[in-house]
Amino acid sequence: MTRFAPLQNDLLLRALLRQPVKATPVWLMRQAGRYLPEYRALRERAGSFLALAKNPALATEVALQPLERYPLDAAILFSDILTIPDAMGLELFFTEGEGPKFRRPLKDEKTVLALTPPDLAQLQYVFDAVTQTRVALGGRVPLIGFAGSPWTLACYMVEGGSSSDFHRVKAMLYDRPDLMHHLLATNASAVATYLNAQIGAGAQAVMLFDTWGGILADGAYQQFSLNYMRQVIGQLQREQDGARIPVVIFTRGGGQWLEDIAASGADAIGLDWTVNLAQARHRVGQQVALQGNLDPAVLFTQPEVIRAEARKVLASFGQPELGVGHVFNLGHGIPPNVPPEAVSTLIEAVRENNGRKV
Ligand code: 1CP
Repeated sequence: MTRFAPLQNDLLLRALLRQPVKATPVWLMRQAGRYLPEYRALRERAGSFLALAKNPALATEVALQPLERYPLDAAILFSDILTIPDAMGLELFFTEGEGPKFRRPLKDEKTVLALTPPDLAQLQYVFDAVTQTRVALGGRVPLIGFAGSPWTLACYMVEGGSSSDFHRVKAMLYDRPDLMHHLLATNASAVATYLNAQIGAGAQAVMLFDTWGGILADGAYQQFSLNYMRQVIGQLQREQDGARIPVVIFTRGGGQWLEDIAASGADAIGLDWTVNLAQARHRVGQQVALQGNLDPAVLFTQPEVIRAEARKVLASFGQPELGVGHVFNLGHGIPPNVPPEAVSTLIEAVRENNGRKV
């Protein structure tokens, strides 16, 4: 017996498992966030992004905001990938106008070797947000849980924040591969435990965001990023309440490694906008579903262009009824300054093209 209301719209879960669907499901990476005025208002009231993310009731409200505006086929947990290093004691903070930062980054061998797995009790706010969001959805659409990939987390942990070139973390990889493997193994076990707890709390699919996998050299990617995502996937609980939990890997800039990613044990690959979809399908065969991959910059164009570009993405996949395994998405997150009306136009275009009511 499941604790939750029955799912009324299973398009996403079916497409991720390459089962036939009546229409291509659509959701958008970063669908909750700064481009929505109601998000900015709630963040203002909460005081900060972290205050929002650490309050399960508010995180639930934010996760549902895009669904109140648009007929999306999935909700995604409102949280961040950096919750894990925060709980490992690196102390995440944000300064106005800048990205995330850590007060205690991993600056040398000593700090890397002292790193211990996070205490799950410190991440309870995330699991509570998962359960509360799932309850609030009432079965309308499935809820996606997520985590950063072990490598992408390591990037922020070693740099102490974002970076334009990630030279510190890459230097560590080349100088001290032993230390990097130690860090990645620690992250992989933390990510697996964390995602299993999200699944236990009610996440119906999970996604690994490997935002910085694409900065690695060929060979290094397989060894230092994909290898640890494979380890995570191997430890995941793939069924909950009788339903299979699909796993999606999104490596930004990973287009040249699709065959390797397809062999990782993931059910689906998230593609960025540089990838040719028909070629991607040809390369991975029937092994995995594909999610993507409209260039987010299209959201800054006129409605006619948005509609035409959306149709191009859909056309390159063929018939959803045949179980082609396509989930429509952007090739990366919605930029913070996109007009919300552009997102309406996009979602309507995808639905219209599928013969759904807009
Ligand atoms: O309000 C604010 O100013 C904070 C902006 C913000 C938001 C809305 C951050 C800080 N994180 C989030 C939420 C978030 N982050 C979600 C849930 C929202 C949704 O999708 O509906 C998700 C899935 C993430 C994942 C995330 N965080 C990634 C992977 C996806 C990607 O975009 O590549 C990454 C790299 C982060 C780190 C991070 N957190 C926040 C920012 C601005 C960043 C990026 C920093 C950088 O550019 O390096």
